[in-house]
Amino acid sequence: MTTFYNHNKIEKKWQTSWASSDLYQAKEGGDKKYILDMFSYPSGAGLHVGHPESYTATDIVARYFRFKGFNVLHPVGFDAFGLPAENYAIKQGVHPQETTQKNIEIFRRQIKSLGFSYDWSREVDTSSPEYYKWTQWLFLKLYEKGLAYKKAAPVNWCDSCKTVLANEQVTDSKCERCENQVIQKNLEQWFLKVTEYAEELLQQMEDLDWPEALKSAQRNWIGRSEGALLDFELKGLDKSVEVFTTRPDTLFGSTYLVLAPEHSLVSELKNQISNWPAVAEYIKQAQNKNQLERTDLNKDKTGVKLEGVMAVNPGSHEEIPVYIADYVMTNYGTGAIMAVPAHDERDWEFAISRNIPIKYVIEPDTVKDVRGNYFQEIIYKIEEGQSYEDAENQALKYIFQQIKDCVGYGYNGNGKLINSDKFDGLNSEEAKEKITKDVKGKKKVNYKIRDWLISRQRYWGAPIPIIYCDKCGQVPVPEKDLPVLLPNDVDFKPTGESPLKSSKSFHEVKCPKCGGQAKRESDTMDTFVCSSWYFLRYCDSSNNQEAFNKKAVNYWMPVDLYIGGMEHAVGHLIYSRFITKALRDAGYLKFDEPFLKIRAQGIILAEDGRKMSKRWGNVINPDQVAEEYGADSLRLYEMFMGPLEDMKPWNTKGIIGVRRFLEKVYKFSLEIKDNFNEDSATERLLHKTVKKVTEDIEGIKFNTAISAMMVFINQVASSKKISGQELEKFLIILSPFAPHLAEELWSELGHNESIFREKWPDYDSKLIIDEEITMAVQINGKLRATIAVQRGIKEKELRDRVEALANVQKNLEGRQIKKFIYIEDKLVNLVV
Ligand code: ANZ
Ligand code: ZN
Repeated sequence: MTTFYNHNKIEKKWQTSWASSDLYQAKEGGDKKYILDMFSYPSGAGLHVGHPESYTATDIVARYFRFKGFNVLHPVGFDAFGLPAENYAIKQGVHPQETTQKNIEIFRRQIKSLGFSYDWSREVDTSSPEYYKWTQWLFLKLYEKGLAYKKAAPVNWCDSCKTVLANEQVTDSKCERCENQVIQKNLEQWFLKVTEYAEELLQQMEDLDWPEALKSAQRNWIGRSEGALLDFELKGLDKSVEVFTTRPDTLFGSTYLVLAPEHSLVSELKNQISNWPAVAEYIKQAQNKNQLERTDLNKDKTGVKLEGVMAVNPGSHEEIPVYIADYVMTNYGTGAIMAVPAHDERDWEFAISRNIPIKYVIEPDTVKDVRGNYFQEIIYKIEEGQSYEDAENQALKYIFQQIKDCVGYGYNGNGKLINSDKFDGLNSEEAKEKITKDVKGKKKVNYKIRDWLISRQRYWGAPIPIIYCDKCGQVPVPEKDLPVLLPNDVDFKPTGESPLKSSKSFHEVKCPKCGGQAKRESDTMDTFVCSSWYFLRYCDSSNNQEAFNKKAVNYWMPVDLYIGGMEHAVGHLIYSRFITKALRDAGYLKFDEPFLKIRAQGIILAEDGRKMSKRWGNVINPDQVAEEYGADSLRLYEMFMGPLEDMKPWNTKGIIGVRRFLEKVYKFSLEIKDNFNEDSATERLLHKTVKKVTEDIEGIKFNTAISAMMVFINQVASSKKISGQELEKFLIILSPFAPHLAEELWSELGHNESIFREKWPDYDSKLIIDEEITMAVQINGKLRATIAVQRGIKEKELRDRVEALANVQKNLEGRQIKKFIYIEDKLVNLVV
């Protein structure tokens, strides 16, 4: 018999066996768990090591819950539409369909070679007509509910990709894909009304089990702020400017107004403005800048005064000038602000270079504030795990910064009002209410989140199912005519217009209403629309009558655990939540939130500590690792590297280490299987290990679960004492991590059925508190010795051992023990 751990042979064998079984098929009925990975984009490069990181994590949890008797849905699929395949088509002339299918095949083979317990029968491919038919159906539902609409809007435009980009696809005013500078362009575009759900998106997040960083990213993206709308009359004119402010308490400090350059009032005031040419020139310039350039805090604040126009501060009744400046955005609030240079940094910068008066109206309760903040900061830092010294140092830095802020643009927090007439002495919170009321302002809640722009002037996406008819206007494609298929006779070369326009067969159609000559919408949908509902499709993916069966979806959903990258903190995760709520309101879903628990996977760095990149030549290919060390070793290693969420560098020594552990399990199991024997120490350690692994899987702490199993194997490999049942239990807890090896050894132990049909082992808590404890030994109440014993030791055994202690013998001086007092697990007192 050979005890060489031939991972290649073992892994192939079991993958084939599992594939022909129904082990991983999700069945409805009873308690369920829905365990989900963020599905992958099948890129030409194949899997990278980040994929198996989250796939192994979810696989462990999915297998664990099956052992626990749950029905588990653990599906797999591909987010297959998107730019790279289309860009490849433009360069190489290969149809995106072909590239995509080839890549999917590679991904499929790679994923299958790592032994994940996916239910492949539910696989989805978002670029297949069977799937995008329902993406189009989703669009029609949103359209019916007034949640999809078209309007002209300034959009982020990438001139190199020739397409519109969502805000989430622009980083540092550059295109996420090609890093080209993004410009603003006015186009007719389709939007989804995410804003309608802004408040709900914010509120319903609180109870979800998500990483705090993720919640705060969404909170910022939604950007709720409470404030007020205040009216400023224009002197001598029958017009006024409405501003949105979060700080009505600073009204008396407002020494000028600013309108966004695009504000409609600007052109209305053309006749009053004596420096119109300069104003017009400035408006033109502002149009060429994008939002990010305009709001960049580090850039100089530009702007032009509207000469000949004055406004009246409704609080102080002072006359104040009006400017246009591009640091004020058109599409936020009212597109106009009351500027308070003493208490707002942007206004301060603008005012200081233009000799605009700066009027302080808020006085911080400095001493109290500083002391409070100082201690607060120390407490935070200590809670974060810092030493007292570090915490104090950082708190000091923080306080210095606050003092600096006070001498700069002033104090931007709440405080006590000064220079504000009858409001002097009030605190900010009170003053906000009173001043708003006094000047007849209105309370107002604003959100930063914008409607979701989904039009793409690209080919490789789901066509938007709308037809334009001269007579009937916008006509939705009737459901029975879905899918609107992507045509093949198109020219991929980007022109700024959708390539679908170049297909006559596609573009020219009959109007579904009047039968007249009409034109099809030629834009496709942002691929984030496809991925905003795929988790619903998985519940019933082969349904060709509907997007999903309501019963199936309401059984499986919401997802119990979702693992993926933090890069989706705002885009995908907000869209999916929005779509869920919209479908709920349309009567399809009975739940509010799609993902109850989310965990983020950390980035795996290269061995040199840098990001893996072709450029650095430091990319680790999971295929090769699996080939050389085994899929089980790769899986185990990626889980052993450190906490799932942490960023961590690859280390080849590490993988050799886990491989040795698996070899040890393999050899030991085969050696011991004819020599099983029992031992209470092994029994106790096993219970302890089962407990640890169970709790760690539930807590998504796989690295410590693996260490516990390593400790176990080291002990039994040296004591060579373990019963057959104990070894089986150990294999079961190992199997979610190293499924092939566990299945192989299970069959070596004589089982014909798969290990994955077993039950998860229980543990006995009593056996777990088995550690040695140190007991005090007193003679007549005086401490004379200590003794290390097993917790729960029997009195007889204990007495023999105590009496044998040298210190006890010495101190007894031959006296008789009259009474042996034993307080369990604590102390022994000998009365003599
Ligand atoms: C006066 C003031 C005084 C302000 C002060 C702040 C501090 P958030 O919290 O982001 O909602 N603002 C309003 N509309 C704007 C626009 N379209 N473009 C740029 N800035 C705009 O910020 C609201 C604050 O941002 C508002 O409150 C307004 O400035 C400014 F000590 O009004 B504030
Ligand atoms: Zn018509």
